[in-house]
Amino acid sequence: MTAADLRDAILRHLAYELGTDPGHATLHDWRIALSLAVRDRLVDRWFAANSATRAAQPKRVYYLSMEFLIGRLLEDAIVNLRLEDQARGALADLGLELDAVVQNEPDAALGNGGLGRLAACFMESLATIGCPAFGYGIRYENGLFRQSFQDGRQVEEPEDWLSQFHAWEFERRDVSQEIRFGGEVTEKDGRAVWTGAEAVIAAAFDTPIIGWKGRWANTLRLWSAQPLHGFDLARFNRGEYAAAAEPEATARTISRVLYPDDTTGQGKELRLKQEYFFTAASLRDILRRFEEEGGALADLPKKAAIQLNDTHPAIAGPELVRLLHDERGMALDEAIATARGCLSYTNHTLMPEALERWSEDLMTRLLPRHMQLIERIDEVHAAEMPGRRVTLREHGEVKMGEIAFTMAHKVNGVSALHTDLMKETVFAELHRLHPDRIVNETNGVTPRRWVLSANPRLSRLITDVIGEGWVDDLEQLHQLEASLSDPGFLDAYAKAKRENKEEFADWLAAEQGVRVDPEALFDVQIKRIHEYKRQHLNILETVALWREIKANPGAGWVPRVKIFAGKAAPGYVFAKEIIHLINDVASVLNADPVTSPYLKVLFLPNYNVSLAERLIPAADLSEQISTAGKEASGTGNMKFALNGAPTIGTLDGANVEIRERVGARNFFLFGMTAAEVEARRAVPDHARLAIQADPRLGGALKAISQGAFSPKDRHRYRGVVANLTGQDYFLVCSDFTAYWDAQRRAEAAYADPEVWHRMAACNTARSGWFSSDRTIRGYMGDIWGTVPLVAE
Ligand code: NBX
Repeated sequence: MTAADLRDAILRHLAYELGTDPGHATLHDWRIALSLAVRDRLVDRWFAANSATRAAQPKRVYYLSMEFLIGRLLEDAIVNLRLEDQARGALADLGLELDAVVQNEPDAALGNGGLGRLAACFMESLATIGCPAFGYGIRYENGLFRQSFQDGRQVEEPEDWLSQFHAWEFERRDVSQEIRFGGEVTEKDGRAVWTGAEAVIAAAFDTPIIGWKGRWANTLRLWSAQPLHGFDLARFNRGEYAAAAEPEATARTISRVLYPDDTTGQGKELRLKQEYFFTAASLRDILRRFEEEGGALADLPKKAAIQLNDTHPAIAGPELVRLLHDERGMALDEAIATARGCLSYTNHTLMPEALERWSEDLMTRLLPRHMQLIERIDEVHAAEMPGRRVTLREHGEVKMGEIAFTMAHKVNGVSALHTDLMKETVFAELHRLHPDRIVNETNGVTPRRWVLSANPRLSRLITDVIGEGWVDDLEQLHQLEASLSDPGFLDAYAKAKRENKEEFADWLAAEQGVRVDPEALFDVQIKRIHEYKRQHLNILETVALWREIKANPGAGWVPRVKIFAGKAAPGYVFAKEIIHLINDVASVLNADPVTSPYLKVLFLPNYNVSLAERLIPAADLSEQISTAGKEASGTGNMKFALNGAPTIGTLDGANVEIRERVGARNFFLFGMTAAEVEARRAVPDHARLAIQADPRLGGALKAISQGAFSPKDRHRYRGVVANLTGQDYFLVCSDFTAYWDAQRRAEAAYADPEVWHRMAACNTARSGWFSSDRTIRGYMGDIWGTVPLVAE
C-alpha cells in the first residue's frame, strides 16, 4: 500500500462512513477516517489468522481478565502493520500531521493499573508470536475515572470513552449468551437443575489485536450487559416512562463501570455479578467453539488453556464444573479434573485486603448452585489430600484465592521474589500439598508500544546500530553492549534522551503551563497511589532536600524536577491525602525563588497509558521504592529501564531481576529486604527511632506537621504525620536515610554526563529479557502447552 492508496482510502471513508468532506472535516473525523482505512488492512490479516486457526484446530489460549488497559489502538495498528510512512505521507497530502491525528483518540481505560496493562501487553505479544488466543473481559461503558485537582485535592469525573464512535470493535449479535443469577436449585433425574431468577444478555464486541508486521491477529472479546427484554411498552403506554426503561437500566448496570479499586478490593454485590457475568459468558463461548469442532468433552484440556488473571474470574472453576457435570452429565470427579486440566491462575498480589472473599450468604443468594459445588469441590479435594488443613470456606466466607488454586493445574506468581513469597506465605499450605503447582512467570512489557512507538528517537538509534531484529527479539539489545564504550554511540544516545526531554518540556509548557529546564534531572514516580508504593517517602525526601538547599543554596546542587502522576482509589482516604500533600508541597517549592532553580515538583493530573508513553522516554530516574515484599512485580520499572532511566529502588518484585541484569552499578539500590522488613516491624517504636537518628527526616516531618505547606490549615496533615511517626506499617521512616543516600548517589552520577549516559545505555542494552514476548513464551511452555501457528 502506498501513501496515495492510503490517502484515497481515508477520503473514501470520510465521505461514505462519516458523510463529510475535507473542507468540513474535524480532527475527530480525520481520525475516524484514518482508523477505518487502517482497520481495513487489519481485518484482512485477522481473517487470515482466523481461517488458519479454523483449519488447524489447535489448542487455544483464553485469557480471562476483568481489566484490559489498552490505551490508544490506532498507533498500535499503524506501527504493527508498518504503515507509518504511508500514514505520514497520506496525511501530509491532506494537510494534517500524523501525531496530532493519533493523539485525538481517547484512551480505552478499561483497567486500573498493572494488572490491566499486563493483560493488554499479553494480547499484543500473543498476536506477535502467533499464538491462537482470545482475550475475554467486560466492555465497560465508563472506564477508569478522569482525575483532576481542585485546590490540590483529587476530583473524580466519569470517563466516557464510548461517547465517541469506537472504530475498533465489531458487535457479534450471533454469539450473545444469556446469563442468570439467583433463583433456586432443584433436582431432575438425579441431576441438579439451577433455574436462575434474573437474566441478562451478554452481548459480544470483538476487537482485533494485531501483532508485529501483521503476521497474526487475535480477538479481544468484551461482553456488554443488555436486557433480555427491551423496554416495557405496556408501562410506557401508561405513561410510566422511567419504570418502562427500568429493566434495561438494571441489566446495563453490570457493564456500566469499572471498579476503581486497585489492590484494595471491596466486597460489593455488583462486583460479584460482573465477575460471574463475564466468566460465565466466556466459558460458554469456549465450550460452544469446542463442541462445534466436535471434540469429546474429556479432551477439552487438549484444546483450551484458560488463564485466570487474578481471582476475579475464579468462579470459572465451579462454573466449568457445573457446565460439565450438571449440564453435560460428566461425573463430578471427572468434571473437576477436566476443569483443572484447562484452568490456570495468576496471582498479582499478596496484600491481604486484595485477596477476594465473598460472604457465603451473598454467594448462596446470587449463585446457589455454585455454592453447593464449592462444598463438593472442597470434599473431593479433602479426599484427594488427606491431612490437609485448607478449606475453601472460612468464617462464613468463600475464599476465591483458594478456589482458584484448587481448580488450577498451574498457579503462577509474576516475579521470582513474589513467587517465592507466595510459596512461603498466602499459599504455604496448598504449596505443601501441591509442590509442583506454583511456577514463576516474570512479567514483561511489549517493546512495540513501549520502545518502538513511544520512543522513536531511541528506536532509530538502536536500529541504526544493530538492525531492526530487536523489535520482536528484544534480547538482541545485548548487541548494543559493544557500543557502550563508543563515545559516538553514547553521544547519540544522550542526544536522543535530551530531545525527548525537550519535547516533553514543550508539551508541559503548552498543556500544563509549567516550564522546566531540560538540563535538570527528571525524577519520575508514576503509578497508582498507594501506601505500599510509598509516594510519601519520595515527597518526604523532597521536603528534606528543599530544606537543605534553602540552608545552603550555593552548594552546587544538581537541578532536579520531581514528577509524580497517578490516581488514588476514590475511597482510599490516605492515598488522597498523599496526593494533596504532594500538590501542597509543589505549590510552596515551585514558588520559592531561592530553591526552585534546583528543585521543582510536578503532579500531572489524569495519569493514563498515553501519559506514560509520553513521560517514560523523557525520564532520567525511575522511582521504584515500594516496601520490600509488597510490589508483586511492577512493569513500569521495566519500561523505564528499557528507555534508559536507571532505577532508584528497593529489592522488591521485578526490581530484583532488573538489577541482576543491568548490573548493580547501574541501579541505585537502597532499603531493607523483605526479610529485614519483617524483622524491623517487630522493633518497638521503629519509626521514632528512625526519626531520632536522622534530623533531616525529623525536620521534614516537623515542617509538614507545623503547616509549612498548608499555612491556612496547619493541621491538615496531622493524620499523615501521626501515621508516619506512629505505626508506620510501610516503614517509610526506617528506609528514609538509605533512600536519601541513594538519591545523593544518583545525583553524583547524573552530574557526570559520561558516567550517566553509559549507565542509562547499559539499562537499555541489558533489559531485553523484560519483553512480554519472553513472558508469553514462558506461559506457553510451562502452563498452556501451546505452540505458535502461522497465517497464510
Ligand atoms: O499487577 C499489579 C501488581 O501490584 C504489580 O506489582 C504487578 O506488576 C501487576 C501485574 O502483574 N496488581 C494490580 O494491578 N492489581 C490490580 O489492578 C487489582 C485490581 C482490582 C482488584 C485487585 C487488584 N480488585
